[in-house]
Amino acid sequence: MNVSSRPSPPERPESGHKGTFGRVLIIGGSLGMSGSISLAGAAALRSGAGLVYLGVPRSIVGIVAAFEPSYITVPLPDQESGVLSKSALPNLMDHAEGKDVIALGPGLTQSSETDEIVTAMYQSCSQPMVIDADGLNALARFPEQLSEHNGPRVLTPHPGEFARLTGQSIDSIQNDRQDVATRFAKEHDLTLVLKGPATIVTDGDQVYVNSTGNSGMGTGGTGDVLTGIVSALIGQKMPPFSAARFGVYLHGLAGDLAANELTEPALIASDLLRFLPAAWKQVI
Ligand code: NPW
Ligand code: AMP
Ligand code: MG
Repeated sequence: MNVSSRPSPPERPESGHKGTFGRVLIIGGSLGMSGSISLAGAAALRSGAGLVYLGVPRSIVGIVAAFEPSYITVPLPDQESGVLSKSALPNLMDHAEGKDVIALGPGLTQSSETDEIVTAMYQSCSQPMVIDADGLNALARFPEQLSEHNGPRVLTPHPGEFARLTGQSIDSIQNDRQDVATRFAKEHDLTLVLKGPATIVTDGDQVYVNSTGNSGMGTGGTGDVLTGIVSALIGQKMPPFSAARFGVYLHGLAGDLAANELTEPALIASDLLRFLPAAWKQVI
């Protein structure tokens, strides 16, 4: 069923407080890719989240914390390379308790130890999870486990990541975007956001094709911003499909407002953070 109405924002009760608006845990980052999780965290804050916790390798916690004082940072054991160590897993499971949503993947990089973290959390956490970037790359190595999850899951691949997840070529995906996305979501009982111009959001039954966004957004870090937005919306109790649909719309709208002011070539991912407030103004 194609859904074409303009997506609606979450409710924001007047008496709400930071507990009401969601505790969001985002896990990722590595030495050299501290920007991705910093962007995701700031986007979650600019999308209405009550509390944003960033679980990052100990070696980058200072850099991440300096990006935005409103974060709560959770330093985790890391490998010598500055990538999360598998010994972080018990700690992460403890931190996951009491969170309304968990996002996993921005800047995590790829290693056998991060694969263990991703697959264990994907399978066992009962909270909604948003999986992006290297979280998706980890899942792609164990495709037989994609349906083995214990809670709502939103996967946000770009076509390259979706090719890894499905084993199909990027061309065959791009030629049949709506169908491959819908079949994948249905088969694995999850919400899929297949990014790119005209991003597709589907839960295997409903399908939304997004109309906002522009080629200025083809620049590093814009996908990390989307992860933060969608996570914050789920933290505000939006059902996964509605959160993904509204999040994709809002993200593209921020991109359009930024490009209008700055031009498409000059747009960078952190501009989306600066234009998110103006995008919100248009939808609430
Ligand atoms: P190509 O290049 O055209 O052949 P990767 P990534 C393809 C972090 N980041 N349509 C592309 O194909 C992320 O969070 C950190 C078609 C290529 O094969 C991740 O953890 C930043 N094809 C990590 O970097 C800022 C498309 O996919 C491959 C496509 C790696 O993520 C940057 C490239 O993708 C980044 O977000 C499209 N629309 N889009 C930071 N500041 O810390 C991509 N492809 O190999 O998955 O690498 O997306 O850069
Ligand atoms: P990522 O590749 O993970 O950094 O995500 C890139 C983000 O920018 C996704 O949300 C894409 O939908 C968006 N994007 C990239 N290129 C375009 C484009 N040409 N038109 C619209 N959106 C785009
Ligand atoms: Mg990305």
